[in-house]
Amino acid sequence: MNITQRYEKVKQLLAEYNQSHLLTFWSKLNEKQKLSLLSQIEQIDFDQLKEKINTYIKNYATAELPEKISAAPAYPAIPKTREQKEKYTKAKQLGAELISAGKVAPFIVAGGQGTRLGFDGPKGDFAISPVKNKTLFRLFAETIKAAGQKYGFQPVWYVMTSPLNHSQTTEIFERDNYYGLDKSSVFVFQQGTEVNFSPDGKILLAAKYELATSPDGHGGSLKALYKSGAVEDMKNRGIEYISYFQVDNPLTNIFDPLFIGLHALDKAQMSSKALTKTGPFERVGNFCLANGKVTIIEYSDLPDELAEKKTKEGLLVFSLGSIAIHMITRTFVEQLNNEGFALPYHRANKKISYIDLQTGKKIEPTKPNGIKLETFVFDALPLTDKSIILETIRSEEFAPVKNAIGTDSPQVTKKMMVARAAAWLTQAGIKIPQKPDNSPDCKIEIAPSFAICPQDVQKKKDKVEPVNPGDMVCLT
Ligand code: UD2
Repeated sequence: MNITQRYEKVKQLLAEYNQSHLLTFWSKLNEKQKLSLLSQIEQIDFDQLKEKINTYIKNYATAELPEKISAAPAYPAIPKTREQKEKYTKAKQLGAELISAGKVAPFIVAGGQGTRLGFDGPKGDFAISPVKNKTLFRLFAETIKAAGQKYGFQPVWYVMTSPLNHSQTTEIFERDNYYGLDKSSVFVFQQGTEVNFSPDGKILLAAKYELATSPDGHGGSLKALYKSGAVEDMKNRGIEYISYFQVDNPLTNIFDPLFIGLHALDKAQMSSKALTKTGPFERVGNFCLANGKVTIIEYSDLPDELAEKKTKEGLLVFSLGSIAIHMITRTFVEQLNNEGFALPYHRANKKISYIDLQTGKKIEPTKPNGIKLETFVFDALPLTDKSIILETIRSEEFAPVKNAIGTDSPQVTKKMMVARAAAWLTQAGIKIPQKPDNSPDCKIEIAPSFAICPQDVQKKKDKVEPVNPGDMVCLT
């Protein structure tokens, strides 16, 4: 089809879907801009557009709550019964075997904007380690490398970016020489985007020849893993399990034999790690059973009365929060994509800069003027036949850096990193100086090359020099 034919086709489609305004500036565009605009419009999924606008833009109230919801069962962090103890032992052994056999691949979702932190650049490049100031990406990469050495396999790291930060992220990886990993063992790919709307259901223009778009949410990873060829690559390399994690949590236990083993033993398709929430309104997703399926309801979608609901014993009914760590079986991602699947959209009212159709000028709004649609990866949980939850311990595995100050700020994360390092050393019998409030009176960092779990510290305890009050120590 030549450009005129494509234009005519697009014009007709847009008229049918009430989006003709997207061609307002057509006559003023040069050939290259015309071609670019046409291909962007051609990529819109028009079959879904009407329903999307009606359901999520014009008539959206709040996310619908499932009819029947109750607390979700979870494996405890520490096994309670003899049976459980036996199962955990078996699971740990199986998990370690699967890691050694190269069947588990780390997968980070790093396509978000990280606006709350106020950091200009991909969040993975934020320096967080308390002594050496290593970035999040570096800590993850070093952990992955250390796991490869410990378990004797060649790890492959899958990294999802978005059009917002893809080139910056790849430049950072190049700049930092892939943090000592083989470049061929780092598979970077981009997630998809969604067009942005005005509240009356019109797609916004970011420029006269460009639609306003934003990343399609971490739920987009399930499609992007497939579309990018990452899943095919995993299959070729014999990878069966995907260890999914977020960019913001330096305490993530990327290769956890227990979690991997329980997921595999139970033949689950997508599993999750949970922890006991600090209170009813902690800003994490809530685990529940909805119509018999493990489901996560985001904190903003759970009504207050349910968030605060207590058991007879006075405990929160929905006490388990999601730390956004999942084990996903590769064939589940294949199955979803082969069968065709759609996750529900979540909408966010945002400030979206746009072109005024009358004047052609770019407007930078000062308050929310438009709507972005996203999907969430955890909305795939109810699509599984089997999904397990493993509770974990906050101080061991969850210290996300999200805000510039206060809760989940770098200051808190660094403190928690030091506290965990001190706890691992103390468990190995090494004396750590303490302040009157029992917090470590020193700054300690354990590099992944030294240890990725407390047992590694135990084995190397003889190499640790005595730690004195006020010391800054990095064990490598
Ligand atoms: C997420 C969870 C929350 C809880 C918390 C734990 C959601 C909606 N909420 O909250 O329940 O588990 O984490 O820390 O997920 N990302 C992309 N592409 C996108 C959007 C996000 O890759 O289009 C990545 C982003 O780079 C980050 C992760 O997804 O690694 C989480 O994104 P967030 O910061 O928006 O999620 P948050 O902190 O609101």
